[in-house]
Amino acid sequence: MARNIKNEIIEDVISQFEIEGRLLRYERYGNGHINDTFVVVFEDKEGPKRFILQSINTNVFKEPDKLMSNIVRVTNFLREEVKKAGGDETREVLNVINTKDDNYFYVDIEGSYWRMYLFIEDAMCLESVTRPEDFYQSGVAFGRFQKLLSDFDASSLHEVIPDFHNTPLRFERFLEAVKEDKCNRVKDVKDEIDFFISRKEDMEICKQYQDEGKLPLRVTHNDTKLNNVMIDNKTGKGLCVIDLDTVMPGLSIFDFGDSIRFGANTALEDEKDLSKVSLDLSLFEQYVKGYLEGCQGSLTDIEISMLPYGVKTMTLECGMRFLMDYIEGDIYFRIHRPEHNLDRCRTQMALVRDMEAKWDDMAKVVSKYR
Ligand code: ADP
Ligand code: GN1
Ligand code: MG
Repeated sequence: MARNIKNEIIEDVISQFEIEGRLLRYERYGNGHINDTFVVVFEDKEGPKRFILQSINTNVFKEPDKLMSNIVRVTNFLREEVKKAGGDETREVLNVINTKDDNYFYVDIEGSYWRMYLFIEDAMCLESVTRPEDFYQSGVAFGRFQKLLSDFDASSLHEVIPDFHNTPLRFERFLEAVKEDKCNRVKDVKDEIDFFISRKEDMEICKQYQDEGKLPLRVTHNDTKLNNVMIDNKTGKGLCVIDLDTVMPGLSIFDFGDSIRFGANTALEDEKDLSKVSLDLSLFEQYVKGYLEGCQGSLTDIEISMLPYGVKTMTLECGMRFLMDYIEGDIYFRIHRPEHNLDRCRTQMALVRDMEAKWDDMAKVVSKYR
């Protein structure tokens, strides 16, 4: 559930940031599962101006100062690239607003960490694909993100959540949660648990390739959902990749895979009617095309041929994470109804089943664009 944050705390926090003008209002914003996000409106001589204020979830991100250092370094790097290309540095990259004492975050009296960004105006975040073109554009944007950061030293970034996409390790933790069964929920989700256990080997392949040096470590986003890219309202083009909390070293095929898991699903992530869930192959194709165009040849042949494995692994991993959170009493993902995590888990399972049926077609699409 959303955290209850007192108005006086939020107002104190807002006053700490270096923003000119008068505070007009603030309210909760967006659909994220992790952070608390607010839109804040100031007014100065030129009129109203919006900002995004976020409290960083320290339950999830244990070292928020390291996380902010990653974000500042990556956005500074990207800003230089945007400038070189003659782009708009206020909209094509996240801009962190400093505090009055020149820091990039503020810690409130309760110990919560806060940061502020410029609001990216005239752009939208989509929760589902209505026009295939938008999904293609999100592919171009995430591909470009990968390409632009290919000269950034991945090993110099902090690993903000260690083993974030270490799927075999997550599987081990999942088994422990099942064994512990601290909320007595395991009895109700036996079929779901068996689903993931029977796919243990599928969840190991990418990590094996990584360990054998066949897949390179890159600067990755690690949460490439459709709603983490902003689409320009006027041009319809992918404008800016946001939600950089999980930027760290990782595998490109996982960034690709998480996008497909979320965006090429014909249903929402938490749809209750599983007959609506499937992998839309034409959307898959749009994203492959966009992503590879955006990457501009920066991926290796093995990375490209492993893209479908990235998709399946991310869907299995995410489904297993939702199930584990349900089993542990909904302590990680924000939920809006009692069995929300279980519904989310079941959509991921249905999606995996459909991917298994469409496996050869997925490979064919990838070879068309390689
Ligand atoms: P979470 O980790 O909780 O998903 P996000 O950083 O993705 O948090 O932010 C939540 C939502 O807030 C986004 O989906 C988007 O709608 C909006 N948002 C975030 N940053 C900006 C920004 N700089 N400008 C405009 N909207 C933003
Ligand atoms: C979380 O915060 P949000 O909604 O962008 C999660 C992702 C999951 C996603 C599932 C830090 O992302 O890993 O794939 O929910 N982020 C973190 O919707 O755990
Ligand atoms: Mg987000």
